[in-house]
Amino acid sequence: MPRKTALITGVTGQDGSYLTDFLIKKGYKIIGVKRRSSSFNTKRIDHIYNDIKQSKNFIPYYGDLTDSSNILRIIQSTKPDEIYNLGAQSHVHTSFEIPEYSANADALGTLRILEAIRVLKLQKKTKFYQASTSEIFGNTEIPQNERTPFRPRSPYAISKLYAYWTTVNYREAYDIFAVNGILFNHEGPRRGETFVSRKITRAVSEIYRKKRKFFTLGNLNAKRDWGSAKDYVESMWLMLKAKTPSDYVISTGKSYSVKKFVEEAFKYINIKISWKGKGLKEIGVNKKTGEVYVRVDPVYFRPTDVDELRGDSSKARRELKWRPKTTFQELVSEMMKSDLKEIK
Ligand code: NAP
Ligand code: G4F
Repeated sequence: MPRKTALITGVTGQDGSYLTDFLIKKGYKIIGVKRRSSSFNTKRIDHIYNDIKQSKNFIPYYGDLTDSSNILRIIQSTKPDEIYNLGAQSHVHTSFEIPEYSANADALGTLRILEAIRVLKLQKKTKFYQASTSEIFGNTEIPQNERTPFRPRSPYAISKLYAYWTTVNYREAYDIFAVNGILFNHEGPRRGETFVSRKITRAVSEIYRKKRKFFTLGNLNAKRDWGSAKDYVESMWLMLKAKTPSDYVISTGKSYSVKKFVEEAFKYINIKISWKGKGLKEIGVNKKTGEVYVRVDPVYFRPTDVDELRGDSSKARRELKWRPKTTFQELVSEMMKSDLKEIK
């Protein structure tokens, strides 16, 4: 059988890099779309470039989701079997600062790829995966599944909701095998340093290595359903292997607060945290020594935040036979182990 080719946008990101590792092991040839950057942005995929065997299976292209001519040309010259659209301005807080750019890359970027599939008449050949997100639910009923109403609460979530419906519409209107993976938060050692999970594991590691005394966070009470990115990229591939295209929630079914994440990270270095005070005065202290390790800084508050995300992924478990393999405790331990090694 000829080898399958998969085009991945956002290949330099957390998920893009884990998905590349996963698909290369499955025998795929990867067309990796990366942005031009003024400094190196390929840290997460350098192990592929540096491995002679693996690098043969990886073809890099410069590309940007905001440039339709570029997207069209890459798809025209590569005609991939599968496209995974993982590229995005993915930071929710930042999307309040750059709403128009977030919409251009996240909403219109998705439209540009689907239009390219349509105008190039690749409907019968190319399957399309859209990186949708639990953020599209906003503050709504708990847990959230594929039938839960959407109430997005950020420019990022609104852009992703446009992309969600565009994917559904191109599936229905043009018979493209196009799916939305509605993934809940997923993390790992390659997570970007400004997302709360990695910010915490890095800061706790720095406290352990005596490189800092405390760190600051925003909303301590937000709850998220945190899973492992390595487990979640498998679900993307499974969705494109399904008989018929459909949209799936991918989640663990358990949610924990930001405070609980902090406690779990400190537990890894045998420190118990207790919380004192309220609102902006709330602090996280070392139960034994009284040292203050966590403070609140309103700079990290969002104009509107999502209180709790907890997913019901029974459809994916039933139809795709997908399930999460990593517990919350194992995830935090894996990230702590990696950051302690990195921060010497
Ligand atoms: P990430 O680490 O922030 O990676 C985003 C990737 O998109 C990076 O490779 C980035 O390139 C690229 N990118 C940004 N703007 C672009 C543009 N205009 N054109 C082309 N590429 C662009 O995000 P992630 O955590 O891997 O998430 C992958 C996708 O899943 C995103 O679409 C995200 O919104 C979505 N998602 C993530 C989660 C999660 O919990 N991780 C949950 C649900 C959905 P640079 O490296 O050059 O910045
Ligand atoms: O880690 P976060 O920035 O992730 P958020 O906003 O949930 O978005 C991530 O998951 C989405 C899936 O639900 C993805 F679509 C999206 O691309 C991204 O990967 O923040 C999590 C929570 C928020 O409620 C935030 O207000 O943590 C709270 N938080 C508290 N202090 C903080 C901080 N978030 C960040 N980034 N930094 C803080 O200091």
